[in-house]
Amino acid sequence: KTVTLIGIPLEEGSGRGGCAMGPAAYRIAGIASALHELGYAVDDRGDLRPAPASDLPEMAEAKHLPIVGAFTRAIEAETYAAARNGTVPILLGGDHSLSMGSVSGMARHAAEIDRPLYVLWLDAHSDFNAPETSPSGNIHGMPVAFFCGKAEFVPILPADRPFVDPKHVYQIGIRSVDEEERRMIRENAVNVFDMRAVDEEGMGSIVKRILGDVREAGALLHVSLDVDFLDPDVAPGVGTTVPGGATFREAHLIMELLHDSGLVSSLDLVELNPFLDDRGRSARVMVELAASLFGRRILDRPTRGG
Ligand code: DIR
Ligand code: MN
Ligand code: MN
Ligand code: MN
Repeated sequence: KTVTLIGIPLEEGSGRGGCAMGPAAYRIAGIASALHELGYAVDDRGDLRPAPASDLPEMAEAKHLPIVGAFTRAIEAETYAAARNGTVPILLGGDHSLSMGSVSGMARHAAEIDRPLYVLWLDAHSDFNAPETSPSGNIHGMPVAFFCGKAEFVPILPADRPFVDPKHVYQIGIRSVDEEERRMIRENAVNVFDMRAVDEEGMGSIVKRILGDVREAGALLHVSLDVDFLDPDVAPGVGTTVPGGATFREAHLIMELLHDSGLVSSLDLVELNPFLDDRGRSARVMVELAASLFGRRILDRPTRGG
């Protein structure tokens, strides 16, 4: 079993500085050795640093499009190649606009092997804005709409790229959605489990239900973990903290259930801002969660639950 680490020093999608230091922080926090100790061969591809794309315009509705678009293209290609080679790509972000590339790359791979791609989006935000609806113009608020084909501004990827069906996107932890974005997620039937759903139903039952759907569909599952999914008390190192987030125990349970399922094909770790972190605490929490997703556990269990 091999995992491919792909560093994405991208912060231009987030409207502030700091996320570009994310890959370095994950490496210092020991992401590679944690995975190695779990028995994985770790192929660290270093950091992608594409030059800005000269064919993409600067625009106020989608800030820093030439650089974000160049990253999208490079990430799409690198993620696709890693999956195609039979490895599990792990994107070390970098702001959440990187998922335009990672999910699109996985969508290309899934289409080629004739399997659907499902996405589990762990975030305080739905990230379903389009340039026309975004109040900020920050592209990190748009990746889900982008890979679902609902935010095609200037062509970034080839027109025949496969999209993800919004009905195959499951979001957990949502507690900040913009007005127009609310309409978009409803119209497109994205599966949203907001914090109220988590409180009422419990994290375990929600995640088991989602994994049941993924298994039944015979799908690949891409997991995208935004630091702000977690409560700010657990992980302060992110530019867009929203109170009332997931506890460490809830997040940890998700990771263990994901591991048990054997369904995860790819992972994004995004929005870590080391400049805002508290002595590396958030970076370490994210590495801890990734290790749990890849099989670190406290005690052996009787074998797979569902
Ligand atoms: C807000 C904030 N919905 C926007 N989005 C995100 O600017 O589109 N913050 N993703 O992390
Ligand atoms: Mn996000
Ligand atoms: Mn977020
Ligand atoms: Mn379906």
